[in-house]
Amino acid sequence: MNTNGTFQVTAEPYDFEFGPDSVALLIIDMQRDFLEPGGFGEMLGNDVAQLRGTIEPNVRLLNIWRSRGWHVIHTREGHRPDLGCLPPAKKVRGKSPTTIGDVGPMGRILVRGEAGHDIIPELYPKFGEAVIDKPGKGAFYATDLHAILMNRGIKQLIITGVTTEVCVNTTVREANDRGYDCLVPSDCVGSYFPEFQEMGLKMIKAQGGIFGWVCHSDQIVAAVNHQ
Ligand code: C5J
Repeated sequence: MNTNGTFQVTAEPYDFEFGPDSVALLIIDMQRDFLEPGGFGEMLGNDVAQLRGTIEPNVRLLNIWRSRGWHVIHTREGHRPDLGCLPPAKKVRGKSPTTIGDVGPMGRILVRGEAGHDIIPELYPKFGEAVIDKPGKGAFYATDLHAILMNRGIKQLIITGVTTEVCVNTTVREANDRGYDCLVPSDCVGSYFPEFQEMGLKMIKAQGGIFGWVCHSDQIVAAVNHQ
């Protein structure tokens, strides 16, 4: 810990400093439909093993945040049961015979309240942790996330979850444009596609941290344990 009470994380393109009261762990879309065998992700032909490696490092960070009483926020991608917040363009994208809102292997696909839409048990939200239901890829679009962060004085985000190049990257970019500093631990974010994982992280930290910072979660653990 620095003398001013902040923590300094070794990261790229340079160290990331955060205050415990002004930081939130923002866990993106760790939902059963994306991560579990038999869910929507696998139905689309993806290998969920590519994402499941993120669970254990996320649990480790979540336990640290919980034990210290720091802010934790979860998101879920999904839609109202009446599909009123599902844009027709998103409904038909992919031209698959089974699309968002239809009955899939774990209930109606990406519909709020359905089994597949829920967060995996390993990272299940606890009482007091905000859960943001988002209809888009970015966590700020059509949600009250920005208001929650402002009301709590949060200025820095440690963003984890899935998928790296879709909802994580979109949220990092939205957050950056709203003035938040974002740190992305590489082992806590996952993609079905290794090349997108690599490039998704490179794009965040490029050009002096154009969207944010990248590190390994070991660096965050080391920083918070360093007295
Ligand atoms: C996707 C997400 N990939 N959470 N959603 O459709 O990244």
